[in-house]
Amino acid sequence: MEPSLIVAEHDGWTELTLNRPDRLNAFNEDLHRALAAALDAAADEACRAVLLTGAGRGFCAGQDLGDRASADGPPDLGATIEAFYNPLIRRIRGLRKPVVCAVNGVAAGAGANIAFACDIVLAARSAKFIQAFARIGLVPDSGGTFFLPRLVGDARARALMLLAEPLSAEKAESWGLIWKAVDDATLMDEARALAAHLATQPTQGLALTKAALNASASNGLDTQLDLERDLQREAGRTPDYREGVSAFVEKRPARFSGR
Ligand code: T3D
Repeated sequence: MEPSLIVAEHDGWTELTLNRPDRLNAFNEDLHRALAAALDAAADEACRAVLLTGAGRGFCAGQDLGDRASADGPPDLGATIEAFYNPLIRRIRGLRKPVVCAVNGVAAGAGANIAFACDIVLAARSAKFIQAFARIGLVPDSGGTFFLPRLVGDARARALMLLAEPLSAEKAESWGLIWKAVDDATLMDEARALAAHLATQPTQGLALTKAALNASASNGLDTQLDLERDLQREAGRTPDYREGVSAFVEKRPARFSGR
């Protein structure tokens, strides 16, 4: 049987491919467990960047609704959010290295919000983002009600979530929801080049930058200034900071170790 997640280790980075293409990579428990294990493994210092993408024509259609159509009625959805979706978003945000997302096709429901939780999102021009929850009577989850208003403002977030209309990759880029919409044919090359580049960068500094950005969503300016001070103190003690400064004064490319 095909694995629901394909894990490919590269030189310093890991590519994770959601692999249930006949279900547009919708999540069942097996995929949740495999992705959780792979993200935990990516915490190893040998991995300095992660690339998340989907197999086939979709990125991810959120929860597998086939698993919710049983004659006995659905399970307690609060429990499944607590057990699977919330930990996934926390894993992505908490991972001390960049997570690149290559949205290769439609991203719907939790699938869209999982993409928005990643650090740098590239999308194929043909991809669409859909807050599909309203179509089936659910509430946007996986951090959507946190990320969307902050990324695109309240008016656009509300309309996206209440209307569940598809948003094109190009509009997602122009609204600031994602980093870039790129040609379908070049998406994976660009995303892999980005992950490979990030894997050569000062990983601790990037992890601390990610921590500062994560905190900024809910901090006031004074708290954020204090946090920047503390994180900068930590960054200033890393070997990669010393290497970065040495390389600059010696006018040579830096060779970052990730420490
Ligand atoms: O339950 C909990 O634990 C709570 C957590 C919820 C999190 C959520 O994500 S809730 C939201 C769930 N997702 C959706 O509501 C999206 C459902 N899918 C769609 O609306 C459409 O498939 C798309 C707009 C994403 C794409 O449309 P289209 O026309 O490109 O493709 P399609 O023909 O609808 O789908 C292709 C196949 O994938 C199809 O199977 P078939 O007919 O070829 O055998 C379709 O049934 C299947 N598929 C698509 N999405 C899902 C799915 N199968 C199961 N679950 C899905 N979510």
